[in-house]
Amino acid sequence: MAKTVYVLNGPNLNLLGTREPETYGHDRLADVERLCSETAARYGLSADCRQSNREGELIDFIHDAYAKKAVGIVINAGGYSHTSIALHDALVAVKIPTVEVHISNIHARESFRHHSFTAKAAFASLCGFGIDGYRLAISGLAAKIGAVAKA
Ligand code: CA2
Repeated sequence: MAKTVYVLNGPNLNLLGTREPETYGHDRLADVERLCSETAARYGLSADCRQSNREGELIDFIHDAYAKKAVGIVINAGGYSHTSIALHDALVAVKIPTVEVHISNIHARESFRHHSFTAKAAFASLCGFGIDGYRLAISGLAAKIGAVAKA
C-alpha cells in the first residue's frame, strides 16, 4: 500500500477561489487537493487531504496521521499558524516530517502574520508561491524521506 502524506488545511481555506482572488488566487480547495494527490502519486505516495475550521479537529487530524503511520504532513493552518501553540505542540509530539505552506507571502503582509508557530514545528516552510507551494512542499517532503519520483 502507498505510504501516506497528510495534507491539512485550516480555517477559511474552504473558501479558496471564491473570495480575495488577488491574495489567494482563483483555484479552489478541490484544485489544491487534486494537485497534492497528483504530486504525491509521482513519488509513489498517496495524499490524505483534510480541511477544518476548528483548531481541535486539526489537532485530531495530526494525531490520526501518527496513528496511521503517515510519512509526512503538509500543513497550511491558516490563521491558526500565527496563534496556535496547541497545533505546534501536536506537530512536535508526533515527530512526523512536516512542511508548512502558505499561499500568500505572509512576510509581505500585516505584521501579525509574520510569526508562525507551525513553522517552528516544521522542517521547512514555504510561502508566496500560490497553490504551487503545495506541489513544492510535497516534492521537498519526498526528497526528505527518500521517496523517488517514478519514471
Ligand atoms: O497565505 C496563506 O495560505 C494563509 O495561511 C491563509 C490564511 C491567513 O490567515 C494566513 O495568514 C496566510 C487565511 C486563509 C483565508 O482563506 C481565504 C481564502 C479565500 C477567501 C477568503 C479567505
